[in-house]
Amino acid sequence: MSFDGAHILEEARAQIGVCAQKESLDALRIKYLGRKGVVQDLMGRIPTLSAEERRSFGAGVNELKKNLEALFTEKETGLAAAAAGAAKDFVDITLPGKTPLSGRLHLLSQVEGEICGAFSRLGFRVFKGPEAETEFHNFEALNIPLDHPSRDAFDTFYLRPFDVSRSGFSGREKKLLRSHTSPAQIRALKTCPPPMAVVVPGRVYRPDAVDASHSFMFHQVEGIAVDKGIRFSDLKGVLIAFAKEMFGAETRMRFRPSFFPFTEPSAEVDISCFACKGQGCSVCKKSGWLEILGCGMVHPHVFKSAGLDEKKWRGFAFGMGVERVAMLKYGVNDIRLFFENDIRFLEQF
Ligand code: 2U9
Repeated sequence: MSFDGAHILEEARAQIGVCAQKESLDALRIKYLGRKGVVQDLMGRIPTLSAEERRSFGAGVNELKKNLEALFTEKETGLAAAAAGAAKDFVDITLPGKTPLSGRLHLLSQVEGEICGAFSRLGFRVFKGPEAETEFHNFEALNIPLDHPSRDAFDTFYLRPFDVSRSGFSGREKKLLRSHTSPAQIRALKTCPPPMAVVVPGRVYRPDAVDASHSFMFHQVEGIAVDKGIRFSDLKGVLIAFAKEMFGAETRMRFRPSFFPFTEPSAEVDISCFACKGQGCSVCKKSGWLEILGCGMVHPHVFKSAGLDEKKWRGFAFGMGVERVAMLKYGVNDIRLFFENDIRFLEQF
């Protein structure tokens, strides 16, 4: 008796070859190597054979069994590796995607926009001037005399002549980093014929030691309105409308007499504390009031410097620090936080 081991092996190889899953491979293993399988069936025939047939028949069945086992082991390893690879590359398309980080305006840009927006709704245009300025625009035209303390080099960053020659200005004048945005308003007065009303936002520079409330660079928004017969009451009306929009409709305002070289009369302006409605709390240091800006009627000398007839025109002007407004409105207690670029601070606003 004999059997075609090579044929059985080839048939098994073909069937194993098309197996894509462990389950179908196991079924084939049972078919060939199981207790009632092909190999066992052949083994079962051995006792019926003559003594001399047994040896070659038995050797053939053993050979077949060994080859079949090798085929199954090889295929099993292959399937396991494929399954591991598939698990690694598996993409669950039902998972929610990663939300991309979206940018936003810096808090100071937002507050600058809020301030300018409030004034533009009151009829002011936004005007911008250079940060590298002439002594004339930063001081002289603003009625700040030569011996005024703020002209001291310690209060102003002066630019070296080298920088001046590249700055685009014509003159022989000393150049500096503007210490307020007021020089841009001189430029506005010279370029926009009255009646006019502008707000000027931008960076200003002062060589102050940096601490929780001082920075060598900060932002201001200043404004000026010029017409025939403008009065202090116009200034009050504009500033009260601004304060209500910025800090809430119930905001009250008070004006304290003050002095600025470029305005006469001048005042410092407080708003009622929005945190305690004027009752007194830690925000307003128990006073019920928060100092928010300075203002006044444009000094006749300033009109003259800008080439306007000081007898014909009247105007009011005001100025505020953007950092101060932002710190009050958004509860920021250290000015340095604005400039450290720490995303944990910036993304709160
Ligand atoms: C021109 C005429 C008048 C602008 C003014 C103030 C008062 C003022 C400060 C508040 C805090 C600046 O940021 S701060 O340090 N500003 O108090 N500014 S009147 O007056 C002008 C400006 C330009 C031609």
